Amino acid sequence: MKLLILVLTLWVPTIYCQSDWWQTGQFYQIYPRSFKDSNGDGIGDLNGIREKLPHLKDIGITAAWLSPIYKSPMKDFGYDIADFKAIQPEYGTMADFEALLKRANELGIKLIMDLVPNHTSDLHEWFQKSVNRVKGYEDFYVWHDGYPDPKNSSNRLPPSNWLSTFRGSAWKWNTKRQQFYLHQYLAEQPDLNYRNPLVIEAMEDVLTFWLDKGVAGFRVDSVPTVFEVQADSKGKYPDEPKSGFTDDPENSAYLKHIYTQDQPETTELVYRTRAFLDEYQRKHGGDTRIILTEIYSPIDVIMQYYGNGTINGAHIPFNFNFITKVNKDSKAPDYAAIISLWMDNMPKQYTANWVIGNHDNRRVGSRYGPERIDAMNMLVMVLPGASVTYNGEEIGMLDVDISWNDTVDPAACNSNPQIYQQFTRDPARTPFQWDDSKNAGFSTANKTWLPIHPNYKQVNVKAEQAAARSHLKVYKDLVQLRKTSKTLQRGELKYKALNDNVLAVQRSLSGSNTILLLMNVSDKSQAVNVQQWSPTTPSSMKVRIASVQSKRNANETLKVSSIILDPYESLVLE
Ligand SMILES: *[C@@H]1O[C@H](CO)[C@@H](O)[C@H](O)[C@H]1NC(C)=O
Ligand SMILES: *[C@@H]1O[C@H](CO)[C@@H](O)[C@H](O)[C@H]1NC(C)=O
Ligand SMILES: *[C@@H]1O[C@H](CO)[C@@H](O)[C@H](O)[C@H]1NC(C)=O
Ligand SMILES: *[C@@H]1O[C@H](CO)[C@@H](O)[C@H](O)[C@H]1NC(C)=O
Ligand SMILES: *[C@@H]1O[C@H](CO)[C@@H](O)[C@H](O)[C@H]1NC(C)=O
Ligand SMILES: CC(=O)N[C@H]1CO[C@H](CO)[C@@H](O)[C@@H]1O
Ligand SMILES: CC(=O)N[C@H]1CO[C@H](CO)[C@@H](O)[C@@H]1O
Ligand SMILES: [Ca+2]
Ligand SMILES: [Ca+2]
Repeated sequence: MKLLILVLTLWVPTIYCQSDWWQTGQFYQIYPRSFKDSNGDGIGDLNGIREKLPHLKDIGITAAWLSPIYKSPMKDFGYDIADFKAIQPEYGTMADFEALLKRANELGIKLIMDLVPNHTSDLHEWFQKSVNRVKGYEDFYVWHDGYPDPKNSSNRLPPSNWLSTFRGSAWKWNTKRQQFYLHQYLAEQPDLNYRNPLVIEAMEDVLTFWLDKGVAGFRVDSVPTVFEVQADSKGKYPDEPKSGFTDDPENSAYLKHIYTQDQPETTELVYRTRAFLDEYQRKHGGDTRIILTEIYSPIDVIMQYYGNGTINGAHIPFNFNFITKVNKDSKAPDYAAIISLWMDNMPKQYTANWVIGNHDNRRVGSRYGPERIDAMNMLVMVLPGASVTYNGEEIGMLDVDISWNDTVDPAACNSNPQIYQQFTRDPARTPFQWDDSKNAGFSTANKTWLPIHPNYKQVNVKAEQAAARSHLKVYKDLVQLRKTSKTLQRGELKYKALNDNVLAVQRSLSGSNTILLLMNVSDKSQAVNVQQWSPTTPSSMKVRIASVQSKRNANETLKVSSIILDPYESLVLE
């Protein structure tokens, strides 16, 4: 609360200089399994993505990152990798990937691979070699004898109390090797041992493989869990303390992850990876290859991943704060607090970024409410830096209510029919809605891997292209404005919660038009006086983009000293 009150009185001007392609880039996450099925098996694939690249071009995407497409037993839908250098057969072949990359590049769209360094599949040849103690692979994973069980001489107890994200102990006994191995996720996802230099070399070899094919960089999954604390001189791993958040001892939130997350070695590894990519560019030329990191950690920890001014790390350490700290009930000061949380902590030489959705969280329209879809897209595109869209958010797709029988996400399947709803990520992963034909144009199959949202006849790309007003049109106008407005690219930022319900975000640049976002996050209307808080704002401005519920027309002129916003109305003025 203290933070919120402070923000109400906040007024921070900052200057941004635009330089490299990614800094004001429009990033787009493709969930390949749900984007487009080209061969009628009910599962999205690479040829499907290639077929739909014109959509990305149409909405103005700079770079798309693909959730994992590597060969995988699909226990966690690709986040369990069996071969970092092969394509999952149901998604296509390496030739299909090369064709996709070629076509994307022809259209001026860069592709980014999802790298999952925290673990491999248990079917990966590295794990099989490690189980069998093949020379060079003995220490590729985190192995431990565990301890004798005083109550049962034929049983062994795990090395520590650490818990898997997907419930239960993070240690699993391997009968072949007669040792426990660590798995911070599923038992089929053994953690790699990054204290072994051979592992780091093996991963750098993987980076080179994909860079040589021509990808523009990597989104690095689950960064905080890469390193665990080192065992002490007696080989003992410390237990983690209880968090007090839950009484359920199987739930990963039962413990405070002080030994299994955010170890200092992890930031060092990100710096090393950055140096590796920079070096690749020096040797091979071309545009900057970038790293985007997935880190849900406290702000001071996330900021370390950017670098410290001397050494650089991730170009884009994902900013998930709008996801984790703002919801349907949030007030305008809560939004302002999220902006300052990032802008006040980020070292000035780095580039901000804003993420409002992904495959691990509920849909934007379901989390913030369907009325705020345009407002949220406006917010992340008017703020400085890179903005990230999860596929489907440009048309305002909503969560699908999925029965226990249809549930496939391991995070939910590892629980039970009573509580799975709180763990499942399936509702935000359903097939993309292209048109009003069978399966929303996603697939010709009789059954798709996850059900299609029943609203697909109204909510789809084709219908929204044709409509006079739609989320898609708002989205396209926003991207267009970002591409053409110098102010949005490098203007100064000012923002303020004008009252509990209205957030104002202003970007201004001398010699270029001022851009002002007004966002009524509530369900009632009332007049605001913009000039009262910002005397330098032009006294009259034109409507550039209006949310779908707005009655205003483009180019309508408004006096900013007296604007009445309708419920949930959001406007971008110029
Ligand atoms: C002792 O441990 C073994 C191996 O884990 C197990 O199969 C067995 O059921 C246990 N015996 C008892 C009495 O719990
Ligand atoms: C940044 O980090 C590097 C490596 O950890 C260290 O050598 C350097 O002194 C740090 N620089 C600053 C300004 O803190
Ligand atoms: C779920 O699946 C079980 C077993 O296949 C079946 O008996 C049950 O009727 C199904 N429930 C629903 C709601 O479809
Ligand atoms: C889909 O269902 C229809 C009607 O039941 C059937 O005729 C057709 O063969 C099915 N197609 C496939 C690919 O299974
Ligand atoms: C708004 O004005 C711009 C530039 O003056 C013009 O290109 C555009 O067509 C106008 N839009 C509408 C809907 O009138
Ligand atoms: C934060 C997180 O859980 N990241 C990924 C790490 O790996 C698991 C298991 O494969 C994925 O489900 C997560 O998305
Ligand atoms: C600008 C504007 O009209 N904001 C209003 C949004 O709705 C709330 C009521 O919930 C009003 O108090 C705001 O003034
Ligand atoms: Ca397919
Ligand atoms: Ca790890």
